[in-house]
Amino acid sequence: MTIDRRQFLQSVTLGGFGLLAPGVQQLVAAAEMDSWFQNPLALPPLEEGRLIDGARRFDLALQYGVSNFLGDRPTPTVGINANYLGPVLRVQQGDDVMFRVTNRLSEPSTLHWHGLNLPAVMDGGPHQVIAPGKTWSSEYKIRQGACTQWYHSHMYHRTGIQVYFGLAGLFYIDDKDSKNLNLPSQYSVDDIPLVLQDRSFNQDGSLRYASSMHDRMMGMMGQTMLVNGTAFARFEAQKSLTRFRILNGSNARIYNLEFEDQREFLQIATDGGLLAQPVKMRSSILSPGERIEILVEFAPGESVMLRHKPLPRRPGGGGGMMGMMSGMMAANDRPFPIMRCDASRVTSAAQRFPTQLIKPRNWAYNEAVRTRRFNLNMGMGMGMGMGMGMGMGRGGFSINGKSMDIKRIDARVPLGDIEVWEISNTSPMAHPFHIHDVQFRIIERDGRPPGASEQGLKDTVLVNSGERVRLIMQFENYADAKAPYMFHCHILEHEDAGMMGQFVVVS
Ligand SMILES: [Cu+2]
Repeated sequence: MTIDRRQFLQSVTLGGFGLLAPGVQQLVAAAEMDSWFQNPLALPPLEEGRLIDGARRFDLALQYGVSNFLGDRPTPTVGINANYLGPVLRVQQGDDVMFRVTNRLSEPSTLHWHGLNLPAVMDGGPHQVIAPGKTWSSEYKIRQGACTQWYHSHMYHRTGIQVYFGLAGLFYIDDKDSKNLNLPSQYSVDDIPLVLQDRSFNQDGSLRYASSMHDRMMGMMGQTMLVNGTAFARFEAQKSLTRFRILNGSNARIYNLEFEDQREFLQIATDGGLLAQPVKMRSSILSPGERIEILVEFAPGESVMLRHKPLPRRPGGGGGMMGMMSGMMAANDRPFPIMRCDASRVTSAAQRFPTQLIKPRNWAYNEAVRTRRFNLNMGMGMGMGMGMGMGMGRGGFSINGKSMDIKRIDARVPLGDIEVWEISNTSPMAHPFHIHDVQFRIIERDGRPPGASEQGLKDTVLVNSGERVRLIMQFENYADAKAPYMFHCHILEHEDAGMMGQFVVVS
């Protein structure tokens, strides 16, 4: 029995062949599969807008397209000014920006600016619906310093499927301080975006989305890795010292990124911007919605795979349903390759490494005026079986026992207040918790300070099963008693199923 590349593409799994028939597993050596990573990594176009009356203006269209992920079968997709995904939008701190977003789809959608401090009515959340054929204007000032943000659909109950089909893109903010750091910053040369997404395909090449109870409960996980929309991607390094801005743009999959030789790399940024100093890492966990920026050194001529390695098993979780589920998830988590990095064009070794970056904003614990508590749960204990007991349609996923209600405001925050938000996870799986409008700092995870790689500004934090994470943040610049911001799980199927709430900032 042999398996060729075409057959493999039809049945390829991210489980390192774990989900293929047992007889097939041994026939495809990992090294052989590595050799299939030959598709040049796509780089989205860089879009800096046009200066009109002092504002930086972008015209964006949500549109249908056809993509060629698999080589021999077209895939219907959606994108922003493109067939799939959208351009990298690049703005400067202090800019007045204006986005004119036209919906050319046949269903309503939204475009949310993830990670931005902005007026709630400009946020592009579930309240700023763009009807088919209509154009929505979003205007605001860029107040934050240099960071890597992103934008994506936030359509109520439809975020998962719309992002899955391609409604997402990156959003860079530059500032003066970061320009003086001499970091690699030439887009597509030594400053490279990596949007990580896992997708499933039907035989005809179309995307397969959330067709099972498992997909809806655990979140939609695909069997083929896309990087910037490229399957089996190969990145050709041009400079020895390369900066990757990595977005976990997946609906549900959590990555534990490493290079196959476990080389050291430098993490320089979290979701909300640069760290105080680069942090030496050999692997990094990135959950849906999170971003990191890293510097990697490639020696002339070498080739190395960026891959996922199984997530560390966490102590706790206990027995019963919790233990059973976390055990099942761990058993399903296998290593798999993500992208080959080739340095055949690199001729000289890296010269410079930054030692100091930018001190990220922080708040003292005693500055906080109140603590709010949020408990993430999945409606456990309502039955015995996996299908029976969890998910439960839209009712099972909740925060503080309440499923999202677009008419209900869950929290009112006075403008300017510094608050501690304590997020507890009493469900059997990890959830990435995201808050709109703010960048926060993590104070502690289960009473322990976060690791060096998490000691920066963030807007999304992975809260593991059984864990309690405390965050501190300040709600600045914009108050509107009528227009809410969202907080939610960034596993998009969980968000769509109700693991989301709303807060307003009031003056
Ligand atoms: Cu979740």
